[in-house]
Amino acid sequence: MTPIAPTRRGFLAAAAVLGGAALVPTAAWRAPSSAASPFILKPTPPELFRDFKTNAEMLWSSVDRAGYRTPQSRLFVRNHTRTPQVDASTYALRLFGDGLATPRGEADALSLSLADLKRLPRHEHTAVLECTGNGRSFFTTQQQQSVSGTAWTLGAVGTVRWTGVRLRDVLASVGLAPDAVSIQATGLDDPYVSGGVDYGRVRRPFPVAKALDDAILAWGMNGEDLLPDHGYPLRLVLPGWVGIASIKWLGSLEVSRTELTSPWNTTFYRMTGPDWPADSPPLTVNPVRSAWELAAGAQLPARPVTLTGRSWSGAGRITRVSVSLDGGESWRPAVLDRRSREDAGWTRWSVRWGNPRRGRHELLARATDDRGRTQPLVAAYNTQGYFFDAVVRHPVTVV
Ligand SMILES: Nc1nc2c(c(=O)[nH]1)N[C@H]1C(S)=C(S)[C@@H](COP(=O)(O)O)O[C@H]1N2
Ligand SMILES: [Mo]
Repeated sequence: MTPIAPTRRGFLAAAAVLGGAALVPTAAWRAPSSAASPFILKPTPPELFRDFKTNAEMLWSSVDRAGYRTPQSRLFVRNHTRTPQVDASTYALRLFGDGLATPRGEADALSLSLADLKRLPRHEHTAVLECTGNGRSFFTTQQQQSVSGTAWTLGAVGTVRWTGVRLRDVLASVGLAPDAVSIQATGLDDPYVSGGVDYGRVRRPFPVAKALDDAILAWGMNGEDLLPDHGYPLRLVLPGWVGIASIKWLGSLEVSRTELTSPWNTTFYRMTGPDWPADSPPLTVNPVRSAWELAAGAQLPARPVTLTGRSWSGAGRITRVSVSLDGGESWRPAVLDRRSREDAGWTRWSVRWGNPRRGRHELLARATDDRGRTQPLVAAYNTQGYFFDAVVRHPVTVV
């Protein structure tokens, strides 16, 4: 089919591209009730995952050193409630709001099936997916600070290849108002209730500028359909941004001429606490972080060894990784594997440890990206424990 230029086009153009049937308004789609089902559907065995009930983190000790991407079966899961089972055959993405070229209310939203979306040019892109709170537990264990939220170590991250369509192609085909500024993405999972407050369905607004830049509506990961836990049949992906921006089980997009808000950009996923202003902005681009492909407290034999790890940034490429094998006294450059890097995925690196002496050691890795952003030695304290980007002190024992 003819590729659609990423311009703001009218509603009639959409009918030609997507087929008249797709544009019939539908009643609100309702997610099936899932009260008795488990929080996560895929297996999360203890040799691969650390289990946090609704969430599960990938163990860095289980990462396949030879593989670049994270297999979907190994990717961390972060659910506010539980994984819903959505029927792809009746699934429809609803589009409404006064930011469409032809404004529409929620009750008469446009409705796009997966088949409609698959008629648009297919787009593939490798990117890091990472939770805003990745590394949160180190606020406590490394900085003696108390924070709320899931006590992830560094496994709430992965690099995957997305398959889908560019959101800008979808918007061009349905027609975007020239003064649209904000898009609210809402999931089909159960409403999120916490501390007696019902926050409604998981949803978060993002700027139209990001939508027209690199946002993806993805139905696939690493060449497979999405698993239910990762957003089947369709999720939003905002590459480089905090994980919460990539809404799973995408039910609707509200396109607006005014700034939209939700608890996920006003209450959660903002910096809060004594060091932050009351109007700190919603978090967007992920910081720079690094991890060793080792368990915390790993035992290593007392002979020369090549250690490996990965570093990533939401803003650009990793240009340098410095490592210390002696708790931060001396530093040396790690060897970056630049060849295996795909698109906006992470960078693999290695370092040779020629003479490991028996006893306890702390390994440190500190990366810098091509925007000159580097990892601090102390992460900025915030009460919800976001953006722990400081260099992590990784204990190992040589035996
Ligand atoms: N609908 C919906 N989308 C969501 C979430 C959710 O709970 N519901 N969690 C968000 C958060 S906080 C993260 S970090 C990522 C995690 O994606 P994954 O579970 O596929 O790894 O999904 C985001 N999208
Ligand atoms: Mo997250």
